[in-house]
Amino acid sequence: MDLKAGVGGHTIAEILSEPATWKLCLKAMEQTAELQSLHEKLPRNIEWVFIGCGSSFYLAQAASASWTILTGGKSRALPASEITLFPQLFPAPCQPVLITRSGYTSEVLQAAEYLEERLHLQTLAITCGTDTPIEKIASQCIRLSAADEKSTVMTRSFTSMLITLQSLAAIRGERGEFLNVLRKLPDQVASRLNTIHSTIKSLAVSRAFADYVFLGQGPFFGIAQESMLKVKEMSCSYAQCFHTLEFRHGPKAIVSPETLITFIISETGFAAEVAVLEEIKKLGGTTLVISNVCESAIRRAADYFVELSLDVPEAARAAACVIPGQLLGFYTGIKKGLNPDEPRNLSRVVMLETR
Ligand code: F1P
Repeated sequence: MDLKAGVGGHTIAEILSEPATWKLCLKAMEQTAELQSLHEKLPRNIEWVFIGCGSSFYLAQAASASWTILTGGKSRALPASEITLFPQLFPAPCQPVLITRSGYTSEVLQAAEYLEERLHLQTLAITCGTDTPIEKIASQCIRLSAADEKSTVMTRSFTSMLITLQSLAAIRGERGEFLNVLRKLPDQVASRLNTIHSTIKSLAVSRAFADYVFLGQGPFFGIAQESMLKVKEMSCSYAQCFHTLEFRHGPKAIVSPETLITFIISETGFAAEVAVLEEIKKLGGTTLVISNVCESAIRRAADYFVELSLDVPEAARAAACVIPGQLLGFYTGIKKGLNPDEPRNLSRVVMLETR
């Protein structure tokens, strides 16, 4: 499937640039020692609340799980709208982290103003924009301009902001070895990218599916959520996401050969997650498995699989695990005659009239 001129060019280039972009972002953070300085400034022994909208909310979910795994501290993820609509549910005191690629999303700005001006909390923002409203409201701001995108859908901005927040967590948790691992990640993923790319492209070209399900647990649930959104946004397909073991509790009723069920397999929950995979295969679903190691039980139950073979701990694999979903959404959209660079009904930023 060759791409027509002007169709999807920005999006696929940005997806394939992810390892190089991660390297640029990690280097920029190291050169300025910005994360070390934030670690020293920001409060300890307090819950961290990661906040965003759309892809940035799913990023918040993955960042929150990484934060607790790496620091042992409490954390949670919230959509920005929950803060402004149900402020009484907001867990203050806490350290809010506002995640917004553009820096312009109205709900995030509203939440930032409420947290700073009404709760007098010192918020930390992370954005890929420059000279944006969020930078004027938040007390501290991490800027990853190298990860910004022309595309409407978020791809490298998602993974670059996640890796940067994982780096901050590794510093706060005194996990120097994890920081070293993140430095190795870009080259390792770059060496696997062609295989991942060709596997997913041939799957999307060869098969059309009626609907899509993405399953993940722990740090991979936010990744499964984002993979689901990529398929929805770029191919206008019906896609859902569940915690892997939750899929048994009712949603598996939809399993059929026309449903592609993607398992993002963790190490921690490996046996339990593979048991669900085997059960769904027996029910006749079509299965795609993304796993660091695809041993015999997986190969027997997977119609398609992506074996990452990364020499990094589980949480460090989260960013890499979203690339197959990004590519699946992209090539499924192209196959359906759509242009992922201009996804139907979507704008690059959701800015509301009343802010
Ligand atoms: C968040 C967001 C994206 C979505 C679309 C519109 O933007 O909702 O998640 O895919 O691009 O914007 P941001 O707050 O991260 O800029």
